[in-house]
Amino acid sequence: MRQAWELAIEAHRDDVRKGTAIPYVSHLWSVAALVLEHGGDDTQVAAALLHDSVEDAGGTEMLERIAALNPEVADLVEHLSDSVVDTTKGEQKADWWTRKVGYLRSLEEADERVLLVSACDKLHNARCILADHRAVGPELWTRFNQQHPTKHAWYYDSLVRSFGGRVPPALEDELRRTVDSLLDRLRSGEAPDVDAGVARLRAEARKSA
Ligand SMILES: [Mn+2]
Repeated sequence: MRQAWELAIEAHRDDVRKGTAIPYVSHLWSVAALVLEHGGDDTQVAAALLHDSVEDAGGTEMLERIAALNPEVADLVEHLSDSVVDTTKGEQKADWWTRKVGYLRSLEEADERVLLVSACDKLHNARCILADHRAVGPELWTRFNQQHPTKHAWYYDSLVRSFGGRVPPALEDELRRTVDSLLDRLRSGEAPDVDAGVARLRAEARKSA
């Protein structure tokens, strides 16, 4: 776990959370803590610490370095990455929609060990989005490459549906409540038609299967 942490620090040393001055590693610690809290083992905690390192800091080369430390951790991290291109070398990720639809599809086949780490990742992200939305309102969406709140709502709603019955109930419940609170804020705020929008995007995602 110590080696996983050292590699994670190396991968994210200069990164911050989108639109903030918060060091990116805070997210990794939070996800790792949630994984422990919900019954994960050392391998899953190591994967939590490294879950964004392939996607954001080195692609397949990083994946190989993780595999050299521990193949099982690398296997989990690969399943947790929605892209393995090396963005540090200027390679382009696929567009947002394609990556998210692909990630949701990959969850359908993923085993419970992957789902636990993924659900903790999404819970921490959803909590941050909700807290930031309380703090700055709709302005929040300008921090993301994807600036349509309904698309974020669709993604998180789809994640909750996908995790349904496959992660510990307390974790699923907490994620559902967090996403529901965000949907409530959108309904009474900048996206009164968010439910219709989410339903429409869900149908669209099924078609791009
Ligand atoms: Mn993450």
